[in-house]
Amino acid sequence: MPPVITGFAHSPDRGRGHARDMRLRWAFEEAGVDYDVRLLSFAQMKEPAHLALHPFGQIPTYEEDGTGEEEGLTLFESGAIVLHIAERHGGLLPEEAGARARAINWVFAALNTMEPPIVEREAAGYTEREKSWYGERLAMLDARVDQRLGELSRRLGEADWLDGAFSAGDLMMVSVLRRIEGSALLARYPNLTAYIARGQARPAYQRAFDAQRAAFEAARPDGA
Ligand code: GTB
Repeated sequence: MPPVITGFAHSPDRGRGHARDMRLRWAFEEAGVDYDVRLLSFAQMKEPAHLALHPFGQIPTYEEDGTGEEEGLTLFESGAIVLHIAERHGGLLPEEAGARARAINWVFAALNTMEPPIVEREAAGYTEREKSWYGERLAMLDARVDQRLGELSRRLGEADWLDGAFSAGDLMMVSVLRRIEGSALLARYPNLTAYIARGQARPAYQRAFDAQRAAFEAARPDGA
């Protein structure tokens, strides 16, 4: 049986591929691995059956069957799942030890250094927009994101990818940067915009994007 991941039955992003199952789908496609997806409602994500897989009641999760020699496996962090796919299959991590460690380094940089200020800024837009001090706070959050984008832009320079060939590090970085695609913040850094576009032009990305989009379309009750 192929591994099974979970995703939103009704993604709030309306099929734009911003939810974190997209990075898993992309990793599977790059690695050439079949996978199945179980779509969950928000209510199902908080039920005991899902909480047994994911202690925080979120998506995505990853389940693989045992092989007889190896026990089955359940994972629940998108970074750990992408690295697991990358370590088990070809195409996402270099063979050479140093290059491999640097690619993993970039996965962590995407998740631990770039993603937090981007997510905090987005969350403020949902939860603090009505506050009297929102404008001042947004300027502060924008400055934090801008600092990281500037630093990343300088490191990437004119290169296609962050460290040699495309790797899981690029997959994760592009996935994270997509959260602010189309924003004025990103527009200041044409090399990052081009970097995202290079990731999105990969056939594996397109197959993954189309699959999550098809899942969203199929789940729409009204065709709206
Ligand atoms: N650290 C975990 C990981 O990387 O796997 C974080 C997982 C996570 O945040 N999951 C979100 C979730 O399940 C979905 S991806 N949220 C529901 C809950 O917590 O109850 C985050 C996300 C959601 C929606 C959009 N969007 O609509 O654009 C984008 C990203």
